Amino acid sequence: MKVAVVGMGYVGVPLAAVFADTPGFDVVGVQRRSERSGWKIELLNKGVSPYELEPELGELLSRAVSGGSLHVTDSLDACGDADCVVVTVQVPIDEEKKPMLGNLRQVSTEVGCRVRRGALVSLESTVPPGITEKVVKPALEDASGMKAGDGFNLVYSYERVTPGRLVYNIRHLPRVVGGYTPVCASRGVEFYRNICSAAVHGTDMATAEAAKLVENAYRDVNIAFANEAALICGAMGVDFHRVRELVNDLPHVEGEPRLNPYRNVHYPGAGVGGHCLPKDPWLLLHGYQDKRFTPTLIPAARTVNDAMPGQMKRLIVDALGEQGLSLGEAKIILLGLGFKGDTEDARNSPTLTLYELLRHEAADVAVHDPYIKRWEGVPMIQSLDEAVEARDCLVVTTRHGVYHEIDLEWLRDKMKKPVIVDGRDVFDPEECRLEGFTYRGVGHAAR
Ligand code: SAJ
Repeated sequence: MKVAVVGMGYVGVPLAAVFADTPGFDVVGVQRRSERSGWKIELLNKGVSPYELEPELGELLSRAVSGGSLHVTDSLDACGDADCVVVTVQVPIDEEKKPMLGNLRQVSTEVGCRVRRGALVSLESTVPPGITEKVVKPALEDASGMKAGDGFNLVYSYERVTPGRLVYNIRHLPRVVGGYTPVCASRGVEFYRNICSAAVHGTDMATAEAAKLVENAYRDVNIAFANEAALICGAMGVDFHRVRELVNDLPHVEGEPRLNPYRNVHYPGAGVGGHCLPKDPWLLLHGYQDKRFTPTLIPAARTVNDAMPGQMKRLIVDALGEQGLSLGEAKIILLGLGFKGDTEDARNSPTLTLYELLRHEAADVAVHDPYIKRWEGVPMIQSLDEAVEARDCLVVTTRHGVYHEIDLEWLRDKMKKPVIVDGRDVFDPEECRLEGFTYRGVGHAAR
């Protein structure tokens, strides 16, 4: 089968690599020569992964490119003789949290101009419920002169990738395939069964679109719950991380929920970043048109999570105060730019929000990250040694593994003032205090 994957991003690259590594498949990746991403075309055609930290991806790409089963082009003409076209372009939200559909509509039209009769078109981009039917289908039909479910098959099948597990998740997590018609769905299920070893569920497009968004909104609400419960416990002088352990210790038997109600309180932290959670709840709400009911919990969870960098600033001011320092006198280092531990992805990272909250008031703020060398408008320090040298306050904003190895005695000697503010539960409060540090942590009691 010939597969065209449109959009060489976090979703398209691993998908193209996995299909190209599957016997019987020839894959063409399509990537426009944009300022931000055009460089990936040459890199991928050398069989090199744009995401260095991703396990397996580099070897998959080099094997596929040298084996001739994958190449990348900037021309959508490659869709012309494809048996399946997978669209993985991103759909961002604007300042008003509205989805920006222009690029998706444009790409759908371009694919429609080229798609051949009998082909399968699969949309993987995360979109509000109803968009595949209302935007993608008409664009494909108008441009191709064919009807979905007749001249070509149309499905919506969302990805479940996460940085650090791009390839693994494609191969081993269940896949949902929403078809415009039942026949479309079965064609899509058959297609994805080639690469997915877990269950592949067929359904309709709106159900699949909603499932993706509900899955991420669910996680965002659960994180917001952990954050708010941590703030409440902190205000009561109770250690939330201990409370969380006790609650989550409730045993549960898989498949027997009535035996014990399952508990899975999430982690409180410095905030919620990445490309999924800050966006997807808004896409879910955008798809909701009925005005008889106004959602409150899902928007409120976004407000709670977006306020966490502000909570971190409050902890920083409080901790510096204990050392007799004002914010304006303090030289601060933020540990971790990535939006989550051990990834080089800094999209919507809470560290950037906290940096903006501090940069005009603190004497100096810099950011350390083991994976990110530079970032527009942010002073990055590569070496941990240099990063903590003579600092008045160390702030953990990302749970990179390397931070767990920091020796507190070494740190005490390097820093000018012994102040730690821990946004990702990396340090042990008691050990820090025994070493003479002023410690504050999200979810940890102040004293
Ligand atoms: N975070 C917390 N507390 C938690 C979990 C996460 O503060 O308990 C923060 C992280 O630090 C990060 C943000 O939330 O800033 C997002 O973290 P994430 O682990 O949810 O990572 P994502 O954004 O890659 O989420 C993806 C989602 N999967 C897809 O969209 C396919 C999400 O639904 C998955 O649950 C998550 O990966 C995963 O479990 O790996």
